[in-house]
Amino acid sequence: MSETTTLTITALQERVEAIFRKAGLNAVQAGAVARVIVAGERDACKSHGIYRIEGALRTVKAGKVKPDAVPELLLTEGSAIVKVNAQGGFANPAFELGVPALAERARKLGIAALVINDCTHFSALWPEVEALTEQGLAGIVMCPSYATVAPTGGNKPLLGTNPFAFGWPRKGTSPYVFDFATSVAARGEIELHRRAGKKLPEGWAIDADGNPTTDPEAALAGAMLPFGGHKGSAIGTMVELLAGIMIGDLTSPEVLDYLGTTTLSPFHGELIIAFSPKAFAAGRPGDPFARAEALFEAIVGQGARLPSQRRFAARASSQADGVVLTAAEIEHLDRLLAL
Ligand code: NDP
Ligand code: PYC
Repeated sequence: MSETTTLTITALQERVEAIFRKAGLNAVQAGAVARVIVAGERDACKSHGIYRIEGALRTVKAGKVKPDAVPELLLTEGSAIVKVNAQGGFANPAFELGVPALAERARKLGIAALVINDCTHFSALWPEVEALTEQGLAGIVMCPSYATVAPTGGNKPLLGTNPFAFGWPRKGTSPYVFDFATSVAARGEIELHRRAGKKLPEGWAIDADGNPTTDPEAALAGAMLPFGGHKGSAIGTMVELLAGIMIGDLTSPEVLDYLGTTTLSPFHGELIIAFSPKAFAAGRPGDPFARAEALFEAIVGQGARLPSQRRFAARASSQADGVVLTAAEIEHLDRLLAL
């Protein structure tokens, strides 16, 4: 059995934050970026945990993200649209800056949106959805990526892996949250299969000639496939329209043109929509939160599990016993700190 080390969540946060500070990130960037990466490890979401540090550092080194950016909040009186310009920095501090105004307006108006522009975004979306459910709000979050997914019926990378996440608040228990790539799997999963020397499951990707492949190298050189055939292809396209074109930011093919590679973290915008279920249900019979509970009970009653339950179980275990890292992962963190 390989050797492991257990770190508290705080100790891991300090270690990851120190790596980013050493790489030149200011406190606001390093803190927020480290928080989402550590949350990924804490919740056993390896494709967006410490594995992402190297890519973020490469992006800093390539000059494609500003390590000292200070995001700017742009508010228009009475508007349901809150904007934050990330000023070329990472999306995470921009999100942290915008969320109080977003929540305040969603509560007041029933619905509000946060638009983040000019950001580098490499992270999972559930931390952002959970920042809304913690405030008693439901939320939808989406963003493009870079062109790596062929539309259904096509054979070349065009759409991004375009993640799409939703959260619904629940009293006294973890929220209902789902968060997934609109490709069959996140690109990070393909990369992790490549590193582990494992074949991909069938149906994830095609090679550069458009033929189905289970070889991660061939998949990375070819195209990934949308989940659910034409349905995922259409949802991925919707993400390009709403969280790219509608917010005046880059689409996935434009991101790839701008970066010229998929080895750096993508630069684009992000759309976050918050809803007040109380405001939407006002004047209608029944409490929306109680009715949602009945629906969740019926799902679980059939033996199905709610999305994020695996993640919440991993979180509980990390909070109680710490985050377990392999010797190779600790060595990797030490190496990054020594850079
Ligand atoms: P997964 O397929 O691993 O999981 C998708 C969701 O489905 C999760 O909420 C998961 O919950 C849930 N789920 C899985 N199995 C079941 C089940 N049997 N019953 C009920 N729910 C289930 O996600 P992806 O690989 O598609 O994406 C992983 C991450 O990558 C996401 O966090 C996404 O935001 C991120 N990503 C980010 C991108 C970016 O550009 N920033 C691009 C693409 C992806 P649970 O976690 O509990 O298993
Ligand atoms: O895993 O597909 C992915 C991804 C792309 C950008 C960030 N994550």
